[in-house]
Amino acid sequence: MSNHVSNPKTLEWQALSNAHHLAPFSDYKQLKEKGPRIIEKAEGVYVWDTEGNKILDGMAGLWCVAVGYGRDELVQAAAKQMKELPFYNTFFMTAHPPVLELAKAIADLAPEGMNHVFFTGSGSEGNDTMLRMVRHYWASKGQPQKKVIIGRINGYHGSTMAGASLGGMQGMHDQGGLIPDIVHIPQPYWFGEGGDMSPDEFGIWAADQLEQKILEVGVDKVAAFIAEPIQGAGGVIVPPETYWPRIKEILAKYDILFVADEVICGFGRTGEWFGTDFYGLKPDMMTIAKGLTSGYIPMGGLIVRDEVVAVLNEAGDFNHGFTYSGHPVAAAVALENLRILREEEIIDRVRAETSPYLQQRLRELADHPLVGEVRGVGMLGAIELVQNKETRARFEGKGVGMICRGHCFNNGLIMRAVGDTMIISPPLVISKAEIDELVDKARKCLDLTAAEVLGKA
Ligand code: PXG
Repeated sequence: MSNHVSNPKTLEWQALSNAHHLAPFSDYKQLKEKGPRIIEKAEGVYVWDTEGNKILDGMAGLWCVAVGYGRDELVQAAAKQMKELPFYNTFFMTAHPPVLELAKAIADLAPEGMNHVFFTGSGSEGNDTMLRMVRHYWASKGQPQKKVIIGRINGYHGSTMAGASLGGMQGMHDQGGLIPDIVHIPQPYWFGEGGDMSPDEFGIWAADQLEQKILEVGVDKVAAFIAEPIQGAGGVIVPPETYWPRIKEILAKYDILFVADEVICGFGRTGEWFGTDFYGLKPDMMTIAKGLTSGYIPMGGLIVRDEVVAVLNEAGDFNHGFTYSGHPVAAAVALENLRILREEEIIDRVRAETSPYLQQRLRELADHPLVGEVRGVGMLGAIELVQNKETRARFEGKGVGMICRGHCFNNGLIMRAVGDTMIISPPLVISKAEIDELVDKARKCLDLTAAEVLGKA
């Protein structure tokens, strides 16, 4: 980037980055050499960098800007609340109107019987809260030994110690270690790991790993199973159709809690309010963040089933909370964001109109020589880059995903690479014309990538 910079301000900001900023999830060596791209403004589904490039944001910021950029109602909601009550805590027997109204608004949207919300500042804190609440719950029921939580390899649940431990990212486990009594089972990633099994066979196999793990650990020790309805950061992994029905059968057999991490799937990404609605699941807890405020202000939380709350109520003190739990300004922005999603019928439009169109147009890319599979649900999509379409063999060691991501950025499209899987998660308000632009740019960048790695277009 710093090689072809035309705006002197860009160089200044890159120098500040080098001198002072420690960036999240970045290769520090590479960042220092190249400098970050500086994004300075946004509108609708587009962002602009300081070099004047207009870029279609196929990732909605980081899976969060559901209602799109530039919604003045959210700005006004924040300003109004800041004037009225910029901060007060929700600890020690106090509350304020925005947090209570938001808890009610979320309960109205959540599945039947999930009527209580613990607020946090992020999805990671939501999962930390879950871990502590789940263990407190079982201890309160006289079963303190029930504390093992089962997560999945390549699941993502955040970056705090609990988030990283619950998630199944080896690169994260290797840095900083793990919280004890968290174990992982394989993911339902047929394209990458299904081998010779059909997707349906593999879905059953992957689900059965949960039952095996419960039996191996002992049901008297297992507290909960946590999973994203569709894995996001792991590469938009849509499980085979057999997976969730089998998991549901297994969960019904054993007395353990089920936690759906809805941080990405929640608030409309699948075309339903929650991923669990899309798959017909019955969670005991749901972690939320991102789309809750469309990312305009940080906020997360944990939605909890009434039966669990009944036990917590009996138990008395829950010694847990964050200064910014239920922050009034964040709550006011979330309330306004939910109003926009509801009143503009954005999720209905995603379900009925724009997501079928996105999915159909994306699948047209399956004929490209580099593309081994296109999959997706709602406003989530993944494109698998392969050397051999039949055997699903990868380009070993070429970093094809990162090459493709670079072409995308340079041609006005943000599409993320997870290994050699290209993923998208655009704002829910993306129009059909903007979907056309996204897919046309994606094809052009696949061609550029093919030219680079195959030596031909
Ligand atoms: N659960 C899920 C399912 C997530 O996707 C979190 C929890 C943690 O939320 P916070 O607000 O603490 O970040 C997330 C966050 C990526 C990427 O590489 C994804 C996330 C965060 C950062 C990077 O796609 N998701």
